[in-house]
Amino acid sequence: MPCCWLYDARGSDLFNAITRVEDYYPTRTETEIVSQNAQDMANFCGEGAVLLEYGAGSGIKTEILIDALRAPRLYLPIDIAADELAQTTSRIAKRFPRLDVFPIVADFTRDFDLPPALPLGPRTAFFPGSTIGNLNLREAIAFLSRMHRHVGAAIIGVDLKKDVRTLLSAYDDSAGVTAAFNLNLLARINRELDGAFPLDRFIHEARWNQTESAVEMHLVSLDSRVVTLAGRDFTFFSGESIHTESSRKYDLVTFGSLAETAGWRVSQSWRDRAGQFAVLSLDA
Ligand code: AVI
Repeated sequence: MPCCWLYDARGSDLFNAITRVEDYYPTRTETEIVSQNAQDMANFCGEGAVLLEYGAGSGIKTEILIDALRAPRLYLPIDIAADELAQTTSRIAKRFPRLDVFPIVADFTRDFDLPPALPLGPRTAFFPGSTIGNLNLREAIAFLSRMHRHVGAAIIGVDLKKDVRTLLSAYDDSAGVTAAFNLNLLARINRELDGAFPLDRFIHEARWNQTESAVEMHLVSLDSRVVTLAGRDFTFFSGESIHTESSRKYDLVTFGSLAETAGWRVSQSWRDRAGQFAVLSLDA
């Protein structure tokens, strides 16, 4: 299933809760990297920057970056979730009253147009959260190429390969928040597609796929059964699963060549001490 379906209103709330659980290291690690290197990142963006953020979400890390920028001209948050985008926009506009904020409701994984008359000034994209990891190779190249058409520089968060145990507990946390996030997809299908999934007969599972270098989330059927939804029957064998998300983990060399394929050059990398996560600057 395309993982975008995980994010209905409850799914977005549960994802925000995931970012605060102890086992899920990416958000706090990336926030720490951005906090500690905000000045370097601001220098990279230059004075009078126009900042585009793809998949703005709650925009916490963005506030740290904007706070460090010198006389930024414009912030364009781009997100498909209109409600969350409106909240983020008004919070940022209130905190930075001299900054122009222009939200764009769009799916950044597809082609969309920027407003025709953007102010002059260096244009930088901000793409934190390691969301690039949720795209497959073809989608990642298409996204990076689109970003290359929009801006001349970018700052991007990339989750790095690490021991499998750390990865699996990040995607199957002991508080059960990720399990609730994944299972919410079946509740959504039941509600929106008139489905009949028995929610207690499917379990969340996180798997490491070595070939894809990805953590996968699955919903595993505990029995053999036929589930009807939208007037169609779907047969599950016991143990058969629905693959709901892949979260690819990179090393710097592999990511560097992916970026190059889309016309970018990695110029700087900022990492945490344990080397769990990297924030990279890209030049066109
Ligand atoms: C949004 N994305 C970067 C998260 C990730 O880590 O792949 C989504 C997520 N899925 C389960 N936990 C978090």
